[in-house]
Amino acid sequence: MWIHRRRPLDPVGGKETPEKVFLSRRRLLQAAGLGSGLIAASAAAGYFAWRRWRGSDAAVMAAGRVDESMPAMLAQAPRDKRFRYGRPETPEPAAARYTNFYEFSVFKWTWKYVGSFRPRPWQLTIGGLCRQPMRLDIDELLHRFGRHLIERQYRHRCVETWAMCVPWIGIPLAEVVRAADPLPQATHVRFQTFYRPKQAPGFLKWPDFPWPYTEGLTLAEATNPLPLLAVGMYGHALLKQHGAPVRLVVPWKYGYKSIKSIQRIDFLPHQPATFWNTAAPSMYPFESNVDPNVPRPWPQHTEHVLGSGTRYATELYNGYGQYVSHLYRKR
Ligand SMILES: Nc1nc2c(c(=O)[nH]1)N[C@H]1C(S)=C(S)[C@@H](COP(=O)(O)O)O[C@H]1N2
Ligand SMILES: [Mo]
Repeated sequence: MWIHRRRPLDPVGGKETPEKVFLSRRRLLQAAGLGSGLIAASAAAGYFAWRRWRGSDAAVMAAGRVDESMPAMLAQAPRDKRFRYGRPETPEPAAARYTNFYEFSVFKWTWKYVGSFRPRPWQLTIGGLCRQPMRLDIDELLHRFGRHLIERQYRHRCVETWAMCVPWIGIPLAEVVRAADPLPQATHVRFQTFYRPKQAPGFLKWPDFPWPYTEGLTLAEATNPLPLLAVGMYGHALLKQHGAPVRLVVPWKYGYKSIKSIQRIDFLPHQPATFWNTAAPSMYPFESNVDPNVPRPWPQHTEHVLGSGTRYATELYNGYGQYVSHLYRKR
């Protein structure tokens, strides 16, 4: 092949220096030609390998799709017009390709590892200090709270400084809390993800994390109108990599508070331990409101959005101060 064309040099036979110089220069040029050919060839091979590894948009979406029992119900959820991103919506494949879900992988391409995950059938248990504990299949949850289903266009902000704009479909958490009827001693709500080592490789690959993933809110935060128990996004059920079949969305806090694939919700008389607060307490305080002025420990004053990479200034409470700042006035 052309890149391998390398003729042996002619015997030089004790000639004077100029010809040697000439020949070695020629060899150098030949070697350079061969080298750049190799570089071009391996760059092309690398590019195609990267394309394969990265996956097409269709592959990324298909990997996470879940059979839905009530697609029309989700698709018809009315949009809450109070909430606007103030920036372009994130293309769905860009969001689906770059996800945090440590149960599957500590890297972002979790869509490659969700194949064995079975988010249906799924039981959600609500208990602890409440008068109306519940154990609901995900379809029962939709039946019972379906009239509250709403689409909210929320900004999401990860502490790693990436952000996205996603149209979630969900039930306001406050409605579920109201139905559970917490007792007066309840001050906090704890959320817990599944523990299924056969369905998600992360548990055994990274056994030092405090599995299962847990998160928490104060009762005042949980009854604020903003948090959603999301069951869908972009007009259909949640993809596996986004936390099918039901996850929390808390738009004014760093992304790790928005716990995925919830199995249990409990009302407690104290602040619960959480996954990240247990793993690295100084970096991940329980409250974790988005704040441009508090390094975590890296700077938080700007963020970049998935897809385009455009940079924006970080806003206090991720821009939701009008709904939540009263929760944090000096106590
Ligand atoms: N169970 C569980 N929930 C989780 C995580 C996780 O690793 N496991 N990662 C969190 C983090 S750090 C972020 S930023 C968001 C990311 O949501 P997305 O991947 O759907 O964009 O999910 C949060 N919820
Ligand atoms: Mo995150």
